[in-house]
Amino acid sequence: MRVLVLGGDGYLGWPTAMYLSSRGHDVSVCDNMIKRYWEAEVGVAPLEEVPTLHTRVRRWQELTGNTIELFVGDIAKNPRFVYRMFETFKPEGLVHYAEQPSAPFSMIDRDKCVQTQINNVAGTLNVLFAVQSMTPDCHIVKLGTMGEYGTPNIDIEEGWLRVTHNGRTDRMLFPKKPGSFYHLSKVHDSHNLEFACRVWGARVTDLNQGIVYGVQTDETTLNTDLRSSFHYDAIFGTVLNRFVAQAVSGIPLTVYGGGGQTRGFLNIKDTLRCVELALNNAAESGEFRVFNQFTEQFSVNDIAETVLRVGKERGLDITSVRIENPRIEMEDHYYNAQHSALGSLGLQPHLLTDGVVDHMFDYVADLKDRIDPRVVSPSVLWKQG
Ligand code: USQ
Repeated sequence: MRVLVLGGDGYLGWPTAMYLSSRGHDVSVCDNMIKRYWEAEVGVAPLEEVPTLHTRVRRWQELTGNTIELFVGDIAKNPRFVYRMFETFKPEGLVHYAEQPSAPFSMIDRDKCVQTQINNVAGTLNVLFAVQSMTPDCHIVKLGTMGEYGTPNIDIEEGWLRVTHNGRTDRMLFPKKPGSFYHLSKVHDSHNLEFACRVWGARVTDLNQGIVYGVQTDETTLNTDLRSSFHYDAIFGTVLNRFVAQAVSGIPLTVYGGGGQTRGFLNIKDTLRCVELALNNAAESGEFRVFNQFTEQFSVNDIAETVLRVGKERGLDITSVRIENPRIEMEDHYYNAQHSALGSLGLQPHLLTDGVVDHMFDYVADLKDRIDPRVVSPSVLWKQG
């Protein structure tokens, strides 16, 4: 299949591109490298320096003989570039990661909120129009987020809900209660995508992904030039990756508030497999399909306990602290999210065992000297606006 990966320079985009290329797909990647600029803007960097995308694409070809074509351009600001890319490559499948991915970044100030929503929402709209115009049969696999739903006091279904109101029944998009301007941008995307399916007959799978952990995949470990980015800072780092880095460098694990916040989690290797399963089992024309993409639910306290246990087994002297929650979110809540669709397509999850966390410790421990403790404490306050 010809697959175009948007956001191919990113934490998940690059590993996905290699994974699909190694399985025989004809893969192209697109990026404008803006994530690297945003990192510089807020003064953080991945744990390991990440080679340029040009270097990674070249090294991949040298090592495997597989070509990954590279398109450099801004999908949000340059619609002509987007149209040209679709016209040239004619993708049959599209994997869309090209979005600002951080909730704290989107909550820094007006400028970062607007940048997040324009980049994410306008980028997706440009892609939708280019698909409709150039490759209407192309199946769009869009990375959404479990955070679109928030933490409602009812079971979370996979995208849709059958509602009976005043004696009448309809199938409606599941109500959304997201917790940041970033998560909101994904809600807006979902609505635009569903509309394109209903009106134009677009084919879309919205993958509402949980929190991804880990950084190493079968392909990233082939060569140091093929690695992806691991963030432990308070803006781009996600909770488990951050806790492991904190444990390795002797910083108490930063549990925000009560720590009862419960979320869906998945291993980075399962992200790649889920995307492949979605591509191999495409949505029908006119179908807006939603899969909840996570394999297990944990609270922040569960994650902290696991990291503390594994760290102590490794002989580290570590603790956790409850710090005032910089976010506005429920800390003690009901959470029960459906996630059976990907399992029924054949997903065999890599679960979060102590062994997996131990492996993450090995990875971070080798790079311990590169951890900058100054970027670990949260500095973005939701209330501040
Ligand atoms: N948290 C802590 N301590 C920390 C960092 C986070 O207690 O040091 C807590 C947060 O308050 C939150 C939970 O951990 O309750 C998750 O935070 P996170 O930063 O790991 O994840 P989040 O902001 O929700 O966003 C991440 C990715 C985003 C993706 C989302 C999936 O950055 O791209 O969409 O996970 S989900 O959470 O399911 O919406």
